[in-house]
Amino acid sequence: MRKLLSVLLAVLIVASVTVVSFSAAETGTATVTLKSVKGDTVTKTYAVGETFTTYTYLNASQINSGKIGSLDGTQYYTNSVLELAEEYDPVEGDVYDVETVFPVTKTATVASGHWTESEEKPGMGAVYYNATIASYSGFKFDADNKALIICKYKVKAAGTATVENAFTTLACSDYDLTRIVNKGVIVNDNFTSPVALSEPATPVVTGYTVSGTATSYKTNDGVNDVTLKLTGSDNNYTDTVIVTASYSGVKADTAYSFENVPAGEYTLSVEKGNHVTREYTVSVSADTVQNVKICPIGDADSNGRVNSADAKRTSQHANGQIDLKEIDPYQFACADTAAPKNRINSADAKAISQHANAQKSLWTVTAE
Ligand SMILES: [Ca+2]
Ligand SMILES: [Ca+2]
Repeated sequence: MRKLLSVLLAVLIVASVTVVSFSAAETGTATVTLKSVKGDTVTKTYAVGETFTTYTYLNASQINSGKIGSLDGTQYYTNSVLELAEEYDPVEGDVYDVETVFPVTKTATVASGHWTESEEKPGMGAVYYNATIASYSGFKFDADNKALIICKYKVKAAGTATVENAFTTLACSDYDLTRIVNKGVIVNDNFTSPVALSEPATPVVTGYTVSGTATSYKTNDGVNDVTLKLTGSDNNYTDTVIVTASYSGVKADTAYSFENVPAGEYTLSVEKGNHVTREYTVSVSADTVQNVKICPIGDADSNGRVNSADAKRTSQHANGQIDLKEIDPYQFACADTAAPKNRINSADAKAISQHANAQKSLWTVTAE
């Protein structure tokens, strides 16, 4: 009798193991669409059991230099298909790593976020996020680190799912607190919010790299910053990169780089103290190398030095012997050192000559 009982128990144990094994073998796929604040979408398919990460990026760099004063929003997800993969406390609702949700680049007071079931959208889960800062200094999203919200999901069943972002408010930190998004309505359209789904988490490419060497020259001590500004002609993109010139003799070849530049046409302006600002037209449809060169004020032959040869060349233009504008409009601009502007006469040649003879410097910037 005891032997029969133990056989029965063994059968029961085997049966229960079989049930667990059957459950684990569930298969299928989920088609997941992530929607940005502005309605852009990206769709990917995942197997049941897989995890993936959603990135919602914020590029507010065109508004108040990227400084944000407050934001408040929700990420909804189809909870019959998806569940949050990270551990969280549904009662306390605290996000464990708030820096992951708000990777702000400036010290900021970040308010609580919490994960819960959505009351606003039955059948959807929700991740709430909000942050405010009492002072007007705000916190800043820069071009390299502008992910607003990062969430990891797990596919728990086959089907179709959406993950969508809804901002309630997004406000600049200037004194007017001009709102970009107000009560769910995008008031100022001048920012972007690209979206991406990935697994495993990989850097998200929302554009291309524009990079190269910026050549400039030594003028006065402490004048080392080269400012490069890239501005879209057919989009709202704008970004500024400042690099510090490192000299080899009087010349500095300094690497620069813009990341995540959308395809399009751009103006790249290059500035440095005591140099003549120069603009380049850059067309971006892939990673692009654009080397640039700027010269000091008075350098009429683009060799980085201002001496008697530049005065002579400028004088030759003034006398009608050569046409600098035809040779190189930038050399014309470098030679055009004295009033009136956009015209070269003996006054320009004289100013360069005085600089070359150390009588009166054309380079008035002494430090930045
Ligand atoms: Ca020269
Ligand atoms: Ca002039």
